[in-house]
Amino acid sequence: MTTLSGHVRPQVTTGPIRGSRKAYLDGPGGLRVPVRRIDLSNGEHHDVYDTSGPWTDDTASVDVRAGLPAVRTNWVAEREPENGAVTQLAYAKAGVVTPEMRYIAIRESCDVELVRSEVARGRAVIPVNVNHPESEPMIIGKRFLVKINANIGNSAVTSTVADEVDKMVWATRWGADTVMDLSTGRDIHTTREWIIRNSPVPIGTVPIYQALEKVDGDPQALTWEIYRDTVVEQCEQGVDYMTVHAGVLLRYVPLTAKRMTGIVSRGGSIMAAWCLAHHRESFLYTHFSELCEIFRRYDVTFSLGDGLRPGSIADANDTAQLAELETLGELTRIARSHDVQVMIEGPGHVPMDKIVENVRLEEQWCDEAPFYTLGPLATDIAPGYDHITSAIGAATIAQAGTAMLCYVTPKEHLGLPNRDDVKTGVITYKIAAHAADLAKGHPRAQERDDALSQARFEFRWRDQFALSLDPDTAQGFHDETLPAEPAKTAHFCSMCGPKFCSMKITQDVRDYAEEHGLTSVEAIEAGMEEKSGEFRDEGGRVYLPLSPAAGD
Ligand code: IRN
Ligand code: FE2
Repeated sequence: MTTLSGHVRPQVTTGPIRGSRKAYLDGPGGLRVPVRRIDLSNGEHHDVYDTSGPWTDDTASVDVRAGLPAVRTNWVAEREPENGAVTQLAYAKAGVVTPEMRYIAIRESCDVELVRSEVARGRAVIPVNVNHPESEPMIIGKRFLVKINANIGNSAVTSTVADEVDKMVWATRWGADTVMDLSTGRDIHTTREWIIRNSPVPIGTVPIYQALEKVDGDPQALTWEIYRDTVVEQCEQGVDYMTVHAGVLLRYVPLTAKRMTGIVSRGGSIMAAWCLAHHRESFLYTHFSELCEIFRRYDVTFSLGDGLRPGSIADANDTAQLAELETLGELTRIARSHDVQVMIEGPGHVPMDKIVENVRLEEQWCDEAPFYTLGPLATDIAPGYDHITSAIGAATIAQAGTAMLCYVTPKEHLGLPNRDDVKTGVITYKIAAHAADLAKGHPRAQERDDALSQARFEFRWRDQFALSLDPDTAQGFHDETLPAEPAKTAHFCSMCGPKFCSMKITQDVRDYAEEHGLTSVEAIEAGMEEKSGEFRDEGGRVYLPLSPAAGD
């Protein structure tokens, strides 16, 4: 590993998330699958999916300079290539169940045959480069939990290598299932090395960004050879999936001319510029089979880029976008014929009524390859709140079958996200993904909602905080008005106060019922009967005269 230069002091967040601790589920063949265990005050515990790796394990000594322990080294070393390929797709097609698949089945609490068969038919991918043994296997596919990706490293002008490692650790702490390193600038190779060595989740990149750096930012100067060498360099380092904008064809570029916002994809605009400058077909398209041959040696997964995605509501589902999508379908079939795993990137900015069509066309044209979308933003009018405009679209598109959601932070369209923005983006996207899991009827999704609601109803405040996506903020808000310790078991909060708490009143009704041997409905009726008796006894008047004490 390249050494982390002396002036950089790694400051990475470690330790468990408030109210929980790392635990491991044992599986066959010595598998240890991490979960975040939330111990509840009623003696029960609740395990949640854990993306954070050893960084939240209080017993593990994690050191940025050493990198994470390599959990997969033996699995990779012990197996023979299948048909010349080392990809999960090749193994799945041959009926081989890999340790990665068994690990995932435990993680997702599903049958391992579901994992294998979904990978075999290309409806799910397991992004795991053989050179990233530190990663904890995960799956992206519509039959599994909806995943989220966090982007870091956008044009790192000010940030250091350690800052970027910390952003990755920070994003996975809050639930990012994959992280894309979009770093540009001088230290790009070193930054990526440190991120990969310390990452428990798959790392994605967009190699055209680094290739462009190599030609000093001039798209015309790009060549297939420079691009290919960049890809090999990143494959060697252990990048698990790569965005390749191979569907931006020369003849599609004019289709964007009348658009409201033209081409908004960075990679898409680089390729469009190259095609126009040379008046030739994109080298990503013409050399696509060679790229597949490289990917299959490392098991790198394609994330076929949406270089022509709409950048505004006005451009949603237009000819340029859909023409590219059809080409991505053609490329999907080529990649699969090389036993290379594929997912398809999607928009962008799309109004809610046009969202489902995106999923249907993607499934139809790209043979159900996992869809991976950027939001989409359901409206353009809220810069500063685009994590929300896009989470609305993200929840909708995930419910319709999108497998992974690329987060959008509050800084979208405005500036570079900082640590707080990264967390806000991740939590916001966890909400969208989980809402979709519930709507799709994922067998275990509701367990957490039920546990939290039960805690809320029983005024187990600490359990409620611990079960929430962001325990720090939940507890912080509660502390703002009721900081004292007794308030953490009080049967009310400061929102309605002690007298008007609906949950307290419901519980009183239940207690009354139990005391009088009634059902809740009977208790309410009995209580009403009692009250109406009092009303009649008072003379049946709606307005009673003021008591002498109340007036003069
Ligand atoms: C995801 C879906 N559509 C686009 N994305 C992400 O956008 C992609 O995964 C990568 O992180 C980034 C690439 O942006 P450009 O180069 O297409 O703008
Ligand atoms: Fe945008």
